[in-house]
Amino acid sequence: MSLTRRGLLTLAGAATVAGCGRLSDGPGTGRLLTSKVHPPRFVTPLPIPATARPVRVTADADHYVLTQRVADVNLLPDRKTRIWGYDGTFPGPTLRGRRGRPMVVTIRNELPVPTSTHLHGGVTPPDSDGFPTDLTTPRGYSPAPPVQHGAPGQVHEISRDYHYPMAQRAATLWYHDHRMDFTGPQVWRGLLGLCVITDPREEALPLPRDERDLPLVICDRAFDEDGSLQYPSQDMAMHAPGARGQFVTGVFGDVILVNGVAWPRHEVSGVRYRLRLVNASNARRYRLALRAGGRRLPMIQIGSDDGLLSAPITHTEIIVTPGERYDVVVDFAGLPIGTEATLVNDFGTGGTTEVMRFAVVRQATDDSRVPDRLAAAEPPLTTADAVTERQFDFRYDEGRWTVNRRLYDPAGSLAAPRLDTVELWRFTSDFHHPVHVHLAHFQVLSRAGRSPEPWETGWKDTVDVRPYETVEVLAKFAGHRGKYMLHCHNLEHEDMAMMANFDVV
Ligand SMILES: [Cu+2]
Repeated sequence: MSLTRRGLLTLAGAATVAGCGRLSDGPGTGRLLTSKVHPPRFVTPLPIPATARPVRVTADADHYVLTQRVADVNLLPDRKTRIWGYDGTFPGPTLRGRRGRPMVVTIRNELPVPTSTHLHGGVTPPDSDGFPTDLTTPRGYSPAPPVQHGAPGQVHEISRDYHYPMAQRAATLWYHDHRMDFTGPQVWRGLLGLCVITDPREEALPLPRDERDLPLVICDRAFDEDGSLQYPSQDMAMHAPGARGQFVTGVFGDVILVNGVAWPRHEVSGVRYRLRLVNASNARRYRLALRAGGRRLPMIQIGSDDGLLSAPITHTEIIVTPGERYDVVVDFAGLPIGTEATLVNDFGTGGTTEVMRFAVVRQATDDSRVPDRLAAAEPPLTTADAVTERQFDFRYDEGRWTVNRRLYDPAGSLAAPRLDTVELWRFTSDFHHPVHVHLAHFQVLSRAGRSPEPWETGWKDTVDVRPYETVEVLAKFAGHRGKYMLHCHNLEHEDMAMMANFDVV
């Protein structure tokens, strides 16, 4: 299918959305859906997703059951929204694991559509990784899902178990739907949740904990007047006839949700808080800062996608692309009671320039601090560690989003890294593409021939690749052999074939 001239112009427009500073800065590649409701800001209290409780604890593992179902919930304060959620909530319950203690999660599908669940950041065996054609279908689902091109694909009816060894660093992971061609609409409807892993080293650190350790799952959505979620194609993939076109670049909403409510407010004490920032948006990038009384409060970064940093780094802003997580500590000490601090988004326009608000309502004692050393000392990877180099080019080609000029082939494979080796992977692009690698955690080596952004140190699994930029990462393939994938985490690009497999051998 070829692009029309108009389509090309739309694409070009989307890639150069005006931001501050560099041409490539802005909310990323996408097009805005406009809501027909205008929810009030900074009124709804911030909810904290419930913690999942194990249904069974055995010698080998903690067993959980999450049921994907339809529910009517309050994403907006004054009307119900029909969602698809794990246990009927948005976000789903938080899985809390400990390093080295395996978790078995049974996902029951009571939705009208097939699903596949991926633990993003998980070092997971391949048959539990949420491969896009590994589907769990509703009871009696018809037609049977097609097995494409002889692709690997397990099909389970009603439910299946995912095995998560948890043999990895303390980190904030998230789980979400990964169904072939339909990830965008299914995550948009609410199929996402957190998985927080701890380990003894992290638990021994004097960081803020309990109610001062706040997960903040940030995503944008758009609503109709009756509170229902808008999406360009309700049940069809983005490439279904008629659904393409304007939204080929990605879907932006104009309402910002944090932990599943629009623009919340959270009352805090004048002490330190740990904020686990998670960008669960389909396409939107954020440049986040915490503003109070005309100045920006420092955000002390303690972790990246897949674990704690070796030492904290202080920032006044952080760019977060879809799929990324940043773990920061902020300190409300010294702010008078009554102070309001707003988490702002410099890449937004209109309502999306603000995310949520903290209100300092009381003083309290604070026995937390951010120590100078966080994770165990570990020398950073260097190019000398890499046994080979590979390039993955993320590009719009012949009307589809491609990797190395190829559409996704579930049976194909673009690389075969060896287990327990490090490779230098070079990502290039024509638009904004948040690139996510399954299984392998990586360190960002360079961006456009220069140092990466100051917040891009540490172990990561998702990296912001900007238009006409080259990003080099050193990826470590560890844990399991088998078929995995890398893909663009702009979910509309992903659904339009911007994915590729690799085999760890
Ligand atoms: Cu993309």
